Amino acid sequence: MKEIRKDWTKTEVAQIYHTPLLELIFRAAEIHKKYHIQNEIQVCTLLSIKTGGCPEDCAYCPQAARYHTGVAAHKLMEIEEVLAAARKAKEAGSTRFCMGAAWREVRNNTDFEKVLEMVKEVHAMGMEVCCTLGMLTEDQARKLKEAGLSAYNHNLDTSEEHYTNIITTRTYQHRLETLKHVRNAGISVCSGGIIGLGETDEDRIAMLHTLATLPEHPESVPINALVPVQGTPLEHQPLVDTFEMVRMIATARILMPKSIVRLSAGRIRMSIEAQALCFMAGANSIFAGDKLLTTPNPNYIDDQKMFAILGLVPKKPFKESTVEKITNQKVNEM
Ligand code: SAM
Ligand code: DTB
Ligand code: SF4
Repeated sequence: MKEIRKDWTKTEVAQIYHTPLLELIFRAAEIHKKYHIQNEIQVCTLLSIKTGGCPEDCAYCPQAARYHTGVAAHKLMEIEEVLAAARKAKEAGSTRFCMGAAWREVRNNTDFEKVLEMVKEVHAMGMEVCCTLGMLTEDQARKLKEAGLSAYNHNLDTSEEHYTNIITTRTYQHRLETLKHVRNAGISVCSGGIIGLGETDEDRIAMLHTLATLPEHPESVPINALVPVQGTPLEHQPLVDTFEMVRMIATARILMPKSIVRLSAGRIRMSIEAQALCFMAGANSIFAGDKLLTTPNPNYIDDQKMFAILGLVPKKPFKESTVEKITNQKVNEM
């Protein structure tokens, strides 16, 4: 059966999602092994280059100005400060540096010029560079590409149906538009979502269906567990169960075999055993460093320990994709 498909039906996605858990993990692990180098994990570092004060109303977000979360707003960081953080991340073994800004959208101003400079300089250090800056026009996407941007993160977050319960200041269509601009500029697409937002299984299935039926699968798919933050409307949401993360990761892996699936927010509350199950189910990327954007993440020492116990190795930057490598190998062997 053809495995790289962009014509999944919602019923097929639901069938995969509802497979008994161990069978689901087994199927996902088989696909993972076929398309990726086992034990290899992409290690990314996040930096919030512009924090808080965001005009949007995303119900999960500690950086929305309208909620009182205790996150201190900070204007765009200076270029040198950002480069120092990137150098530190590289020394700690990260190969992708992701810069996040609490903006609704990018504006054509001096701040954007500074971000372009940051992208150029981090790229020159030999790291893959990723940004998440909110909505982009096609022209802005092209400028980021010219500066050396490898990937742009822009999450769908949840299903189109549940979206209006979570965010009212923009639409699902806005999100899809930006993804199109990123794709058209030749930048890798990083798009996924969050679970634990009060969504149903149908919402999770619908979100995965949307991602897996885009004109091209996103090159990376972050799966976040909600980090409930005091002061946000979702502060009292029950914590996401590990097995639900595993189910999301395994379904994403089966639907989008070549994509990198990132075990993103939520690792801080997971044991090594729980994370091992996520890697088994097809996750092959993490955010490293003791802070995500504003909330805590496992520290360097704990992650080093986990890599040693599980025999994981960090993926090199700019390496040709595993899929191409495997295909080339097979062609050469013929
Ligand atoms: N402002 C830009 C935007 O919304 O696209 C970029 C930064 S925004 C903080 C990036 C992503 O972080 C969101 O799309 C969401 O998926 C994730 N995120 C934010 N707060 C979170 C939370 N409390 N728990 C889990 N993920 C969160
Ligand atoms: C993604 O999917 N998760 C990251 C990154 N992309 C930008 C963000 C997680 C943010 C968690 C809340 C915080 O630390 O503020
Ligand atoms: Fe702003 Fe992004 Fe947070 Fe929404 S998720 S409030 S757009 S920073």
